[in-house]
Amino acid sequence: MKNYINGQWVDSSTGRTFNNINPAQTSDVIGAFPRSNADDVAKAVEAASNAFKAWRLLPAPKRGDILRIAGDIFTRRKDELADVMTREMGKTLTETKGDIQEAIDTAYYAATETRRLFGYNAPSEMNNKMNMSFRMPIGVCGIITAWNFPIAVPSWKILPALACGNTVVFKPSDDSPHSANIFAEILEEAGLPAGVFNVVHGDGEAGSAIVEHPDVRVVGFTGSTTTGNAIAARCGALNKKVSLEMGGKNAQIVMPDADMDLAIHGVLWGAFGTTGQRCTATSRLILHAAIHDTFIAELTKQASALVLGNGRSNAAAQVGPVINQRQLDKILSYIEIGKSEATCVLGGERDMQGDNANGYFVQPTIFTNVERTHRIFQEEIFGPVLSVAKATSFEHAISLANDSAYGLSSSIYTRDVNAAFTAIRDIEAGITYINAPTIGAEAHMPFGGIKGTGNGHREGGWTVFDIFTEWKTVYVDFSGTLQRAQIDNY
Ligand code: UN1
Repeated sequence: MKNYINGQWVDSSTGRTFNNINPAQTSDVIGAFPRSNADDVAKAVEAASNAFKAWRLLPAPKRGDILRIAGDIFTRRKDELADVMTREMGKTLTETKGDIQEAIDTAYYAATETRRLFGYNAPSEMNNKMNMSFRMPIGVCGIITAWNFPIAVPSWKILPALACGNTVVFKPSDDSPHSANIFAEILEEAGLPAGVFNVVHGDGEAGSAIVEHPDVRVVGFTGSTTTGNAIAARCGALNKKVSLEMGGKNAQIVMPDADMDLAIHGVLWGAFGTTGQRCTATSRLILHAAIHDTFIAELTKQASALVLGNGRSNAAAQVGPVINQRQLDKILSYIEIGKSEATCVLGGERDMQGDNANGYFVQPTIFTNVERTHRIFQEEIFGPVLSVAKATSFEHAISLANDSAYGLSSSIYTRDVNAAFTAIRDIEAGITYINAPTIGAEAHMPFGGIKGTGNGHREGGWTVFDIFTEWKTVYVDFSGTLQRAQIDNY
C-alpha cells in the first residue's frame, strides 16, 4: 500500500511502514502503509502547488462535474468500500454504508454548489462605479482526519475544498488508511487531474509536516482536542487559516412528558452506535427524576440485548469493536474511574466471548448516580460508555447539559413545545436535536461546535465554503475621472 502523490502510487522516502489491523480480529493485517516524513509531504505539497495553477482556472461548474462523477463512483463501489471500512475500523456494514452515503451526498451537494458559489454585489457610494465580491480559492489545503468516519469526514473537507478550486494534501488516520486510498482511486477515476488531490500516510510526523509547510495555506482538522489545539497554536504562529472539529461530551435530556420508547431508542443509537466512537456520540444522559428509575430499567434491558461482534462475519452484530489497543486501554481505564465515582448498572468489562476475544470489544456500559463533578461526566471517553445524571427540573437539566468544556451536539426529548424551544435557545452547542438522538448530521447543514469543540468554523452545508475561500472585493470605476472614496462625494 502506498502514498498517492501527483497521480502516482509511491512509497515513502523513509522506507518505513506501519501495519493496518482489523480491530475485530487483530491477527488480520490489512496491509503495510508508508510511514511518511517531511520529505514525502514536501513532494505532495509541491505537486498540489503545481496543480493549483490550472485547477483554480477550471470553471467551477466543470470542477463540479468531476465531483458529481465521483459521487456516482462512490455509489457504484459502496458495498465493496463498506467492507474495506468495516475491516479496518470495525463499525458494522450498515454504518459504513451510511458513512459512504454521507460522502455521496456531499459530492452531489458540492457539485451543485459549484454553480452557486455566490458573491455579493452592493451599490457604490459614487456614480459610474460598481462594487462586487467573489469567493476565491486559496491554494493547497492540508486535511488531517480521524478514523471513525474514514470516508464521510474527509469528504466534508476535501470535496468542498476541491469545488472551490483548491488542491489538497490529505493525511488520513493511520487507523483507516485503506479507505483513503480508495478515496484517491475514486477521484482519479472521476477525472481529477494529477496533483490536485494527494494522500500521504503516516502519524503525527507527517501531520505536523503538513501544518508546518509554508505552501499549505489552510489546515482542516478533525480529531482530539489536544492535537487540534496544538495545530491551532502552530497555525496561529504561522498565520494560516485553520478549521477544527474536536471533542464532544454530548448530552441527551429526557423530560417526563417525552415518548419514552422513542427516547430509549434514541439513546441506544446515540450512545452505542459506532461503539460510542463519534464526536457526536451521546455520552451523557440527563434524566428527569420523575422517570429516572423506570427509564434506566428499560434502557439497561434493551442495551444488554445489543449484539457485539465482527460486522463482516456476524450479520447480527450491532456494535463493533473499538479501534485499537490504546483506545481499549483508555476506555477500560475510564470504566475503572467510573466504578470509583458512580454506579455501574450495565457492562463494565472488555467482551471476550467467542470470536470477540480476537478483537477490541467492550461491553456497552452504563453508569448511574453520575455527578457533574465526576470525570466520567466531564471527559470525553470515545467508547460505549454512557454517564447518567438525574435532574430535578427542566432548568436543572439544561444547567447539567451546559456544564461541559465541549459544545458539539445535544438533544432533548419532550412533547412540550415551550420546553423544546427554550432548549434550542439555551443549550450551549453547535447542534440541538428535538426528539432525535445527538447523532444524525446531514451533509447540507452546518456541522460543528462551540467551546472546546471547535474554533468557530462550520463544515457541511454552505458554511464550509467560508473555510475554503477568501473574499476578493472588486470596484469597477467607469466614470473616467478620479473619484476619491470618502472625500469627493461628501
Ligand atoms: C463525527 O463523529 O466525527 O451526525 C462525525 C453524525 C455523523 C457524523 C459524525 N453524521 O453523527
